[in-house]
Amino acid sequence: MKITVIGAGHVGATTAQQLAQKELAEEVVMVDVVEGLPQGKALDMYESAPVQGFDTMVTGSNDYGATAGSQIAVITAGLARKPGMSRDDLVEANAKIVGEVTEKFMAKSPNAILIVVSNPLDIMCSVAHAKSGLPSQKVVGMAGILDTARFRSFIAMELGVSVRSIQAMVLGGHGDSMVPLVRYTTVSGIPLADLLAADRIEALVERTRKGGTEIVNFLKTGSAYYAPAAAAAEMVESIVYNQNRLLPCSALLTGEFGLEGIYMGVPCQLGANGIEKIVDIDLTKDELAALSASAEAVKGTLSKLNL
Ligand code: TXD
Repeated sequence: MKITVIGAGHVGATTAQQLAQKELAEEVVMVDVVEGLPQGKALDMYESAPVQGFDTMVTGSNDYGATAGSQIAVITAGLARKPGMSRDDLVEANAKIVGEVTEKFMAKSPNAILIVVSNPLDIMCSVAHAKSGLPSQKVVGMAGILDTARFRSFIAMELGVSVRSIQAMVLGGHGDSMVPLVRYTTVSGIPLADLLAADRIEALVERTRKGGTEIVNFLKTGSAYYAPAAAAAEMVESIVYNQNRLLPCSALLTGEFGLEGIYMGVPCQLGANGIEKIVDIDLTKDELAALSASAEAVKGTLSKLNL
């Protein structure tokens, strides 16, 4: 197993570190346009191997020759938000970058599975899908696991319960209109609504929707990367071990939830072939309305590009 991480910035390097520490591949290759950056970070990371005790080789390059024969690529190349920016403000610059890196990577690893991370996420999935020529099953986006992890963290903090006892699912586009499904949120099987007042739940939902901005406002020079990297690594793990974990991921919709032609966050089983199945669960009228509003937002941004 060889995994490429494209973009050796905050999310890319942290993802590579997680993949190596979990020994999910024999080799993890980081590529970036900045000379020396992927090489330096890769060497530093590999030098942690004797202490951490992992056998994954970590290398860095500015050339896609080094990525040849990869089974998976995690695409993190592109600009990140700064305070005051929305994810959609990145669309033109990042479409160019994601399009370019997808083509270069695919030329060397034509059968790989692509996990897209760059923002605006759902739109960048469409770009990678169009440029790669891959079936949509092999192009999947990371956002829902992160948004769900944020929701779970906030619930755990509010209730003083372990994060491990919280199950939740956040669907929709990776933007302010994302759809945390409160009805499917439980604390060890107990519905959240039985444990927390409605106004508190609404406050946590709102904090989740703005979770990315909360971090950007703290950091000022960039956006979140520890939780995003952990989420990307979970997707890689499910694919590498063919675990078929049911995870919220951005997938190309072909009629599921009444939506078509856009990438958006839905429950997906991830296995050796990428998206093994999209699970089209029943939603209430209100949940469906929230999901279509989110889909409209994604379509609006997508229409700015000529794909
Ligand atoms: O939930 C999610 N999907 C996200 C998405 C969560 C967190 C971050 N999210 C997005 O990931 C974020 O909005 C950005 O679009 C990407 C990467 O975020 P990161 O924080 O890692 O940005 P950095 O640190 O600026 O790193 C980006 C790297 C940097 O090293 C650039 O030199 C490199 O991308 N880059 C390129 N690499 C290869 N090829 C090209 N063309 C290129 N252009 C820039």
